[in-house]
Amino acid sequence: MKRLLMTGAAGNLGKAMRTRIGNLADALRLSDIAPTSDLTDTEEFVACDLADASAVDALVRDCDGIVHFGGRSVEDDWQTIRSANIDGCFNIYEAARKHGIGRIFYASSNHVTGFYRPGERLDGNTAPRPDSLYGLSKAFGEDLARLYWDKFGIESVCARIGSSFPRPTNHRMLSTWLSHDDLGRLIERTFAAKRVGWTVVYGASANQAGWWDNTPAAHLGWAPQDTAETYRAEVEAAGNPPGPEAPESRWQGATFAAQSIIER
Ligand code: NAI
Ligand code: 15L
Repeated sequence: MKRLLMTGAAGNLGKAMRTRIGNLADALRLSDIAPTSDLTDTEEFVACDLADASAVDALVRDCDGIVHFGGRSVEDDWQTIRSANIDGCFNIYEAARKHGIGRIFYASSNHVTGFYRPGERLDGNTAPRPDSLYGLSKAFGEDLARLYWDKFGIESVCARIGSSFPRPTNHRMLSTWLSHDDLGRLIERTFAAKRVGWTVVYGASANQAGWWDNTPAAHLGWAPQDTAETYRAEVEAAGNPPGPEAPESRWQGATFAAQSIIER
């Protein structure tokens, strides 16, 4: 690719991915509503509110692919979720259609299926059971991606990311952790695979205690290489596992499932 757009560039994953996916294109166009600094020679930064359709249209112009991380990344009130994640995602796909973008990596979330029980085996064909307005907005993004594949042939990999942090820090993450390196490899496969169509993949490392089966996404050729087991002793030393009534023991989405609607 000549130019790859990454939204959410000022966020945790955006920052972690810059060095890992920079080699996928001659140039990286980074964007966020918040500022980003320390640009390299092959990076440019364009400030943009994803809810602003004309700004997103200009942002996407002249790009060849999109890594869409931008948006509200946890539960919030409806206005915030709707603007950043529903309108924001629609604006990205509409701009992609108008500017002939062929393929998109969409950062979906495990909270699309957060009301399943821990230990239940899920795969990319599992029906959504969103655990929050946030999870619902991610389910919308997946369906939007499907519409743009069926109607316009725009390919998407929708990654239901588990918990992507430098290391697992609690018992739940022994199941849900996704290392930054494995995430980088998943984005690389998104753009290297011959054909992705519309693919839903769970974003987790090769965790022994994992819940998710990525057999339906085998065509991506993604093989996670890290595992949360490396950190098990550290996690167990830091605290006891949650009790049977704790949100972590009742639902995959844990506290997101237990939380009420946020009103402002
Ligand atoms: P983050 O909250 O650190 O980054 C999100 C970025 O989006 C922020 O820099 C924020 O300024 C930007 N943003 C928010 N509203 C915006 C708007 N209206 N216009 C433009 N930019 C806006 O989140 P993180 O952890 O980096 O996650 C990145 C993406 O991956 C998010 O979409 C999140 O939902 C998804 N994800 C992350 C997981 C994780 O474990 N980190 C797990 C599952 C999904
Ligand atoms: C997410 O979707 C969030 O963006 C992230 O901050 C974590 O809460 C993650 O899910 C998780 O479930 O651990």
